[in-house]
Amino acid sequence: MPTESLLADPPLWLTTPFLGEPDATALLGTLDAELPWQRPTLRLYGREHPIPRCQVWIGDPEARYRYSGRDFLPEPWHPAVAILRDRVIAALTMTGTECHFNSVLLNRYAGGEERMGWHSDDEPELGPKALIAAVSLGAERPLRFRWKDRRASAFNAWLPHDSLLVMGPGTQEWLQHALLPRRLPGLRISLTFRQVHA
Ligand SMILES: O=C(O)CCC(=O)C(=O)O
Ligand SMILES: [Mn+2]
Repeated sequence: MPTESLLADPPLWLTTPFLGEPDATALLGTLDAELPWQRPTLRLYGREHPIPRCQVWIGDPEARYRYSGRDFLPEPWHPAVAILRDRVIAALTMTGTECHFNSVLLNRYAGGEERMGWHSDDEPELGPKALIAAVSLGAERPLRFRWKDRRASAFNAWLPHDSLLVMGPGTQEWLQHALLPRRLPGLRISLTFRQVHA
């Protein structure tokens, strides 16, 4: 699996292809068809707004997740997602990276207008040195990164179909990321594997 370093400190690596075909395309179809996709609303300035994408939170029962002041209870592991989790853990273990994932946030972007705003995955439940592994399937889109202290320019990590992006320790502390809207068509599903400490 060819792996490229996008950044040394904090470590940001991209592996592509990750699963290979036909597995990657089959997995995209399975997740699209079989997961209980939800479009929760968020309260902003006293008004409810549906989020600009669909999502599902999957995890072990204790992996509760607080997001915008709400508690999300995890859905049980879909077998295809559990197999993918084990493949991500095996790939990282092979490179000498220790990791545990008890949960994953799946995002479904129906087209280029669907998006995720600027944020860091720095909730206290994830701990200070969190490692997050993100698998991308479907339409290739850039994940944009910017430094919180503006020490250097913002940059794009282009995430093609069947890729694995590893955001190593420090990424959430130093950088924010966003999946900005783009005039690019096509369904994209991402899975961000995390370890939530209860
Ligand atoms: O869809 C993506 O690649 C980004 C998802 C993301 O940032 C997240 O799930 O926290
Ligand atoms: Mn994120």
